Amino acid sequence: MKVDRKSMILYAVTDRAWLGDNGLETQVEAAIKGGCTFIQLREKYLKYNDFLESAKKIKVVTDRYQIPFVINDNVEIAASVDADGVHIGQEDEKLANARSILGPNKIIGVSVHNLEEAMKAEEGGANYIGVGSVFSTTTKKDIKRLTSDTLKEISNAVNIPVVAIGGITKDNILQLSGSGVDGVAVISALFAKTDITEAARELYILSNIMVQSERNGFI
Ligand code: TZP
Ligand code: MG
Repeated sequence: MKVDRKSMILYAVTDRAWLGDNGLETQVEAAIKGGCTFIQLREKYLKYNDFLESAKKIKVVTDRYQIPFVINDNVEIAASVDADGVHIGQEDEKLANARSILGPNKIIGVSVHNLEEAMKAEEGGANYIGVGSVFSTTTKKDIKRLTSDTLKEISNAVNIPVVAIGGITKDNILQLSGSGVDGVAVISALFAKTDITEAARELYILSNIMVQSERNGFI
C-alpha cells in the first residue's frame, strides 16, 4: 500500500519501559491527541499471546483516530489483528515473505542503515523506510550512527517515504533540516515524558518545520 508522506511527520514507536498505570493504549492515545501521525507497536519482550492482546488494544485506538498502525517484527500478529502492516529490520522476517503473507494492500516498512539496504528495500517492495540511527540513543543497543551525508544520500536515492530514527528530540530535530527525510520516528522523546500529548505537539510542529524548511529552500 502506498504510504502518505505526511503520515511520516511524527511516527511514534511504543516502548513499555515507561509504562504508567493506565496501559500502553492510553499512552498511544495521548500521543495521537498531540499530533502523532503513525503508530508502531514494538514489543520486544512479550510472549505471543500478550503481544497479540496488546496489538488488539492499540488497534482500537488507532482505528478510532484513523491513524496507520504497524507491528514491529511480527507478521503473524499483524495479520491476526488486521493491522495496517508490519515494520521489519534487516535481521527479521524477509520482506518477500512478509509481502506474501500480508498481500499488496498492507504497509511494509523496513529499517535500513545504508544506501544499499535502502535501495534493496525499495526494490523489494517496501512502502517506506526507517533510517537510523541519526543521533546517539540509549533506547536501542548496538546502534550505529549514520553520517548526515548518508542520510541525505538515502533520501535522494529512494522514492518511497523516509522516516529518520534514533535519539531524536525537540532539541536536535531541526538538525535534520535539509536531509530530505519526510519525518521523524521517536520513542523516548514521547513515551518517557510525563505529558505525552504536549511532547507530541512540540515535536509535530518542529517536524513540520524541519520537513518544510528544505522544500522551501530555507537552508
Ligand atoms: N532503531 C534505531 S534507533 C531506535 C530504533 C528502534 C531507538 C529509537 O529510540 P529513541 O528513544 O527515539 O532514541
Ligand atoms: Mg526488528
